[in-house]
Amino acid sequence: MNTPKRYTITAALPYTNGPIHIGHLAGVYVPADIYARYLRLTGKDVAYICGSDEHGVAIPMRAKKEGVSPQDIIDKYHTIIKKSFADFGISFDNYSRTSSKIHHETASDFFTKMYNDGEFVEEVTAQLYDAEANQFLADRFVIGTCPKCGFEESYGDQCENCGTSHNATDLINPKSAITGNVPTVKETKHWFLPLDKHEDFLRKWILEGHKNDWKPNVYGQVKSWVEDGLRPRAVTRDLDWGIPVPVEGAEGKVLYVWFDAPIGYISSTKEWAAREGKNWEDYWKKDDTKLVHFIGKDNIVFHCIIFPSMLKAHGDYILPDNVPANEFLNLEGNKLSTSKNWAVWLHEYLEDFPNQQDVLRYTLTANAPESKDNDFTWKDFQTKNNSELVAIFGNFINRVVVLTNKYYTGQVPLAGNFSEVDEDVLAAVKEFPNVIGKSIERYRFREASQELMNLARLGNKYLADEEPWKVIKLDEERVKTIMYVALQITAALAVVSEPFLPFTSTKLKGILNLDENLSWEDVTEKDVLLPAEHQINKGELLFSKIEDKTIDAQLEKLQATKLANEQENKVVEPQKETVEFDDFTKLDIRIGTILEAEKVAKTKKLLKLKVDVGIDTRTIVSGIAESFAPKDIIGQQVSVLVNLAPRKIRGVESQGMILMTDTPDGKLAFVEPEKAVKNGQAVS
Ligand code: B3M
Ligand code: ZN
Repeated sequence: MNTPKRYTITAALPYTNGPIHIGHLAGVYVPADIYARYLRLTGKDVAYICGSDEHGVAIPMRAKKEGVSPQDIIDKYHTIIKKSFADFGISFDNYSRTSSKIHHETASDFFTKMYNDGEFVEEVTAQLYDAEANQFLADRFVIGTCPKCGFEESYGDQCENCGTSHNATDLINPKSAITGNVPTVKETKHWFLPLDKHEDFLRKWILEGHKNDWKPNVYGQVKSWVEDGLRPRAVTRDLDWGIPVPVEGAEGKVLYVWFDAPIGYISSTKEWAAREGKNWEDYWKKDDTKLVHFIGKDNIVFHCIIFPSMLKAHGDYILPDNVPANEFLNLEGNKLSTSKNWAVWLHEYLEDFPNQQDVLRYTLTANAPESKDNDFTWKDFQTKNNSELVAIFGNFINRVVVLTNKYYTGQVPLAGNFSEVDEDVLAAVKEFPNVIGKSIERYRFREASQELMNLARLGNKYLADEEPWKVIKLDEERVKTIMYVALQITAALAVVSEPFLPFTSTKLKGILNLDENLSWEDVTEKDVLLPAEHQINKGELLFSKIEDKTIDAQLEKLQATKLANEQENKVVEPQKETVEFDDFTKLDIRIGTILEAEKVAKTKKLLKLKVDVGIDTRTIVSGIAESFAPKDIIGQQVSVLVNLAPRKIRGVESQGMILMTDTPDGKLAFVEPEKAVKNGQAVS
């Protein structure tokens, strides 16, 4: 497109069924924020839009599970999410919510216009139904095998494994997520968006028009769907949570959440425009507006096929110029999961690492899952902080600020003649905004963040090569020039780091006493960012080292989650082969009491027990030493298989076996009578 007049940047609306985690940040909010901040710094007119997605089916499901109302759930998470974004420095121009009045009206009107224009197909079809729950089963209410990839836990509207979007009736072996029942079918009326009708448009617009500028992962997915053939998709649901379908004969029906949610971008823009005295339509209806959707890869079909078809069918709207979807971020080798609590939650990070927002921003950007899934590890987080932010960026700034204060009481010295090296360095600095800007404009945020670090590296190298702390003893005039050059680099860093490290940038501008309004272009165009005699302030540390114990604490937290999940999911072992009753009665199990216990020498697991089994008192060797101390089990009643053939274990003859079971925390427990019984009592 020609140079845009304004930008509408949207970030996927998070579902309010849980807090924000690092996967959301790395995939969507951090890159979108870098993009928005960069554009603002280059003087562009930007609307950076987001809000809570509050009609997702997961919300009433979670409410039911917690025994509260869906409204309670959305209020709770909307508040947590909104606050954590703000505390993290995500610079939305507006953060709305889809339960708002303006959104209900906007979505309703959008549907009505399409309805009146005959853009929907109305059809009575047989849909999956759970008679016990008295509910139609669509979306997350039904789970079954994906017809495309064979994944056994696909949702009714989308397979989380392969990303395909389908109709609930396409699932193989569907099961109700509410009762587990196999659904029946029942007829119901719905409105369908005939995607097949929009296929030609999608082919031209994306497959032909965006072959070269959309990311290959996005383009490839779209291509495969279009080539598989598109089918009508129902955009209404039989549910009681959502926006009522605004036509007659649709009582008890609501809009499909993926119909209303993207319209949330529009209603959030309206809210912002009303507050800021702008015209929202400029941002959605004018061809010289560049619309960019930041999303995760599981949302591609909705933003590249369904929403554009809606915008096109409605008729008044522009289409996205790009949809730079990211792949997924994993955590310590495993898929992030809200339900399994396998995540680093933003609100918890902010508590555990106060004032260290930029460390996480930087780590997530430097390791962003731009072209493939990536892994977040706490070790890498520590390394990025200690070896890059502290050792390169922070170290450079600190040296310059300390020396300037030491040599010149904080006043920028007057430079003498520049050496060739000085000239080269100053020229190189001016190139950085262009280089970084180009990467950002191509949605290559990792690359951009590395270029930012390269600017700090340049500064570090310059100081290390010029060694002002040595030269000061020989040539004070030369040192003035060196420090002058170094100070210009610190100022450039303060400006161009802003999109990536906004808190650091603000702090650094404060230390340098730098004009807040310096723009991106100023770094390239101005010869001097910090003129001679300009007074800077005393230094303060921009980054501090993260110790091993801090990282270990985070790893322990994850370990605890892992254990809890393992216990919860522990598979019950399949039943063994059947035995005849006669075989069973051959086993003689009695209640006995432990009279003595001692460790078997040189073993970790074995205890030698004396057990009164009623018939006699006998020696039994049992592998329970890791779960029980000998002194704690004297007097304990236990179940004993008494007619097991005796066998020697570590030189001790064991005359029976104590029956044990596992507890959830991985320990052993005795199988004991609920009340004390006589020794020798049979267990049958
Ligand atoms: N609520 C986010 C998700 O799939 C979904 C995005 C809506 S964007 C209009 O996690
Ligand atoms: Zn699939």
